[in-house]
Amino acid sequence: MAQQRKQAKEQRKALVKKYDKDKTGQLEREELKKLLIEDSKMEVSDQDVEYYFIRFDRSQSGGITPEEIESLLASFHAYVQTKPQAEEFMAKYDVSKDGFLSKEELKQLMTDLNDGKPVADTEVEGVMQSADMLKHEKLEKPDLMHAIAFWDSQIDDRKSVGCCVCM
Ligand SMILES: [Ca+2]
Ligand SMILES: [Ca+2]
Repeated sequence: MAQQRKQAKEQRKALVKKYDKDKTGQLEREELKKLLIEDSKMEVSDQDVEYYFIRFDRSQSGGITPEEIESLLASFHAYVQTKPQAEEFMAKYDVSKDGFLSKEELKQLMTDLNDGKPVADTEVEGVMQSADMLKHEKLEKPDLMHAIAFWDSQIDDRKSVGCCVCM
């Protein structure tokens, strides 16, 4: 086990080193962008890079270190799986076209997922809080998968409560 951990650590170091063109020991935005594009073989927008940068530069050193890269990539890989859907939702519900879902815009998305039935503001608030990873009261594309997963589970809970009441 210790051996495996050591190996994984070496791999993370090697990965950061590969993209660390200016030899600062960490990945700044442009370096991170190149890594994410080559890793996913997809186009990665500056906004997405900024999102991962802010979210995972936990030491606030202005760069992603080998210690930070692992959880960043885990989250990024999950996002890549749902990216086409996230883009579809963003295109449809981001009415203000600023690249974020505001609370009002999120509410419309939740209402549609709820078969058009009205959704309470407190529920919108709950989904916003659980999915707003950058804690700035708006959702970005990578946040959408968390919002939808959370809301799906809430809808399912309510359905099963409804079923018990009927019985
Ligand atoms: Ca660097
Ligand atoms: Ca918006």
